[in-house]
Amino acid sequence: MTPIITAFEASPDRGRGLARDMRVRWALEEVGQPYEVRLVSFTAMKEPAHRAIQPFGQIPTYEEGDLALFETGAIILHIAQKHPGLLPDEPNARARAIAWMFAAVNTIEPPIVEWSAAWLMERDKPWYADRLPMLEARIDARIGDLSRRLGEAEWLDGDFSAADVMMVTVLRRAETSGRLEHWPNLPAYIARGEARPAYKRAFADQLAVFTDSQSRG
Ligand code: GTB
Repeated sequence: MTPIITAFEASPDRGRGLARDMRVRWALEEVGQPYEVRLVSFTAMKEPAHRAIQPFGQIPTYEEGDLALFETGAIILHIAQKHPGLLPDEPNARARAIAWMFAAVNTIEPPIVEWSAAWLMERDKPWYADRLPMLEARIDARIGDLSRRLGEAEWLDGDFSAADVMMVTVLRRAETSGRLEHWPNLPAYIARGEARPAYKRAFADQLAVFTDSQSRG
């Protein structure tokens, strides 16, 4: 059964692979599972048909036969449990990889999203300049700890896993903040993820969607 995911019809990131369908595409490419993409507009996303599978009216979603899933953490965990290659077989190592998946979305992603949302929606407001140092300090606290823990390791915990799919895609969203440059092992970690053939295929596919949307006008 070919899974179907949803993605932005025309992503506001202009094909930079920052929208969260990117991480699902990457996971599917890593395990060699072909998939289809249903593109949705901002209007369609908020309509009952889409909310029936994504209660918050967001992308991405994942449908496979009778199963409909939302939340990228849950989607990628499902993919990793269904296919070999994204989680270790040894139970303790598997549990640790899953813990890192949660760390990516629950500990690292929130301050990055908060900074990003402020930049998008508040940067012309009078309070933005006062708020920015606090937002940056929150990112720094988390990614500083992450950087120290990663050290010179290639991946978060042993072999490449679903945890790295989550963490690399979460960190990419912080690249334009300039904060990652203070911890050079993190840009290097992102670059290792981006160098994977599966990442490159996923990136090219989401970019093609954006390019097509622009050529249609
Ligand atoms: N917790 C959910 C998950 O992990 O699946 C979050 C899903 C989510 O935030 N989806 C966003 C969405 O549908 C798209 S990815 N937003 C529309 C809405 O909420 O109405 C977030 C995103 C959007 C745009 C950029 N960008 O332009 O750089 C980056 C990331």
